[in-house]
Parts: sequence; structure tokens; C-alpha cells
Amino acid sequence: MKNIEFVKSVSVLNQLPVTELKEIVLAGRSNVGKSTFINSLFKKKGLAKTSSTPGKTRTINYYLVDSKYYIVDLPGFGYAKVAKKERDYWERLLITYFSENKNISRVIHFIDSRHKPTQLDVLLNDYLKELNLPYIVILNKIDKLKQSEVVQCKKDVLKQFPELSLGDNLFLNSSIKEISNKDIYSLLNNTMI
Ligand SMILES: Nc1nc2c(ncn2[C@@H]2O[C@H](COP(=O)(O)OP(=O)(O)OP(=O)(O)O)[C@@H](O)[C@H]2O)c(=O)[nH]1
Ligand SMILES: [Mg+2]
Repeated sequence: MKNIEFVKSVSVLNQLPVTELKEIVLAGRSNVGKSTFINSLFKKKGLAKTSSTPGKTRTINYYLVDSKYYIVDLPGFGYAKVAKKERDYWERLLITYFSENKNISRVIHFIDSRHKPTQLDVLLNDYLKELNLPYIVILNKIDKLKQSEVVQCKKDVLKQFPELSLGDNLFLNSSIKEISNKDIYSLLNNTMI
């Protein structure tokens, strides 16, 4: 098991760390399970703060793995209760983070398997393509689905994002039941070696 430690939370543009280390970034809607995924992947309950109500992560959080690379947990988007001013600020922070960062080695775009990809998911996907950033998609919380719904959900996502292929750059995940964690874990490790 890899060693992971919390390094810093960033809420202001000029606090983005100046570093050569590569970053794996977790992005996606609020409440989709990004922070929980870190705890589940590294078997460290409570390392990343999670909540059943959306909008828990409000800063860009850096976690260092084996002193070699960062896992970066982003605030979720689409959280309606945040004041517009604060949302605009986050948006600028995230745009700067993505567009000025040369260290991103992979973005993990989390999509809630219980819903079709939203307009915001399409925007994020477009944006990642525009910036030429390598990404994978995780369909999360599949423990909540019946088998027939899993089939439908895969169909919906592949229709929206035809460049994806299961097991290659598309994964089904449940952090609660630890489904597919191993696949993603080895994929990330191979990326970072
Ligand atoms: N059933 C199920 N619930 C999950 C799973 N992953 C996370 N959750 C739950 O979803 C809720 C949100 O999880 P978070 O990890 O805080 O979500 P987040 O994407 O970090 O949310 P923000 O910080 O608001 O962006 C929590 O109640 C988690 O317990 C999963 O795989 N299955
Ligand atoms: Mg979070």
C-alpha cells in the first residue's frame, strides 16, 4: 500500500504550489464521491473530508503519494447553494489551475452513475479536450444501481462520450463496495512510474 499524506489546501490563486511533481486530479460534480474515493483507494478513513451534503470540499487539496506525485482533490461543481460571487471565484481558481498547470498527468472525471451526464459534465469534458489533458472517467456509486441500470448507464455515457472505452479510460466504481479500486489503482501507479 502506498503512503499518502495531506500537504496543503489552496484557496487563493497565488498559493498554487510551485513544484515539478506530477498531479492526478479528481474533478466532477459536488457530492459525486471524489473525496471518498481517496479515502477508499488508500484505505484511510477521514483523510479527505467528505459529507452527505454537497459542497464539502471548498479548496484545492493536495495529497502527496510516496513523496512522488500529488493527488489533487478539487471542489465539486454544480453546487447551487454557494453564493454567485464565491462560485465565480472558484471558477476562476479552477480555470487558472487547469490552464496554467504543466504538471497534470491525468484528470479523473467523476460522473454519478445514477444520472445521465449533465451539461456540466459535457462542459468539463469539452474543456479537458480543449486543453489536451489526458483524462479518464469514473462512473461512481454503482453500488446504487441494479444490473440493468448499470448497462443503461454505460450506454448513456458512451453515447455522450464515444471516445471512452470500458477498462481503458472508463471505469465503474463503488468506493463503498470497493469495486474496481484495484484496476484504477494499478492504472494510476503505471501512469506515475
Ligand atoms: N453509495 C455510495 N455512496 C458514496 C460513494 N462514494 C461516496 N459516497 C457518498 O457520497 C457522499 C459525497 O461524497 P464526497 O466524497 O464528499 O463527494 P465529493 O465529490 O468530494 O463532494 P464535494 O466535496 O462537494 O465536491 C458521501 O455521503 C459519501 O459517503 C459510493 O461509491 N457509493
Ligand atoms: Mg470533496
